[in-house]
Amino acid sequence: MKLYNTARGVLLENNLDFFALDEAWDSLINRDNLEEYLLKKAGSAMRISAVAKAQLLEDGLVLPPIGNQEVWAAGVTYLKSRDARMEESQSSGAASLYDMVYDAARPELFFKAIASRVSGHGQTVYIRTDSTWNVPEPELALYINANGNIQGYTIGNDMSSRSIEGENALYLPQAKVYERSAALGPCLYVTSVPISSDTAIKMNIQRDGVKVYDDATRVSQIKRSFTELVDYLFAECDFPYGCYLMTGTCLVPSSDFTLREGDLVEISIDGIGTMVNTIGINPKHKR
Ligand code: DO4
Ligand code: MG
Repeated sequence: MKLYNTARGVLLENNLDFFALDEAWDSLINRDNLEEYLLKKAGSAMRISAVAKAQLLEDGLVLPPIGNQEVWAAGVTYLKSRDARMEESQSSGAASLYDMVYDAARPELFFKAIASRVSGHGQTVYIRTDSTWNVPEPELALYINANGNIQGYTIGNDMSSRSIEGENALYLPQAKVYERSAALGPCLYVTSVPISSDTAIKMNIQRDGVKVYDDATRVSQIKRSFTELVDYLFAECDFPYGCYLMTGTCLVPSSDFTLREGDLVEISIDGIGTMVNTIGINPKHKR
């Protein structure tokens, strides 16, 4: 089942049927057995046509699937991310940090965003003007309720400045956290069955209509289990509204690639869908 957060309220998709739900996002999603609850809801909710649903999506009325949830991210959970980070941090001398954290019992977890910094499907994400090397990071994001139970999944983009993180690992928060540095969408995919490790994550980047990057991976490449990441995140933090956790990237464009304003980033994850974002620059910082 898929939940869309839209400017006209919450929309539920079940087996190609669409229903308008009358509950607020935060209270709706923050429960155990969410899938079961939504199935019951569908029985009494107002059905809407596929055309009306398509219109909501096309008219830019789909919002990121987030209310008061915090967004956190895990890092260096895939070998590819470890290797890229070790390469970019050669001159700062921080390369061994990434090697150590990849093998350590405690994962790297960092705070990424509150809802106001998150873009949704069809919206713009920003690159920093004080960064020379910017990349998208396509990641499977977990939705975890206040009890610490995974209830669903969405597509995440953990936008990153490789030049800032590469200069000094302690600059990580600046490389990762700025306006519109995260995207989630297009929906929250709700399932009581853990997502298959076979799930494919794909990303392509288009520049002036031409694909300049196109690659795919599978969730099975991840080093850690999702429950391990969730256990560390919830160890000493409470999330009264639940939270999102991006689980790390395994797709890294080659080292000579940096995003430009106007690029289109398309990320697809099996079972969830496709999220498209345009790369922009915060008008406040345009030179
Ligand atoms: O260590 C820095 C961040 C890593 C990250 O965001 C990732 O691996 O996806
Ligand atoms: Mg990341």
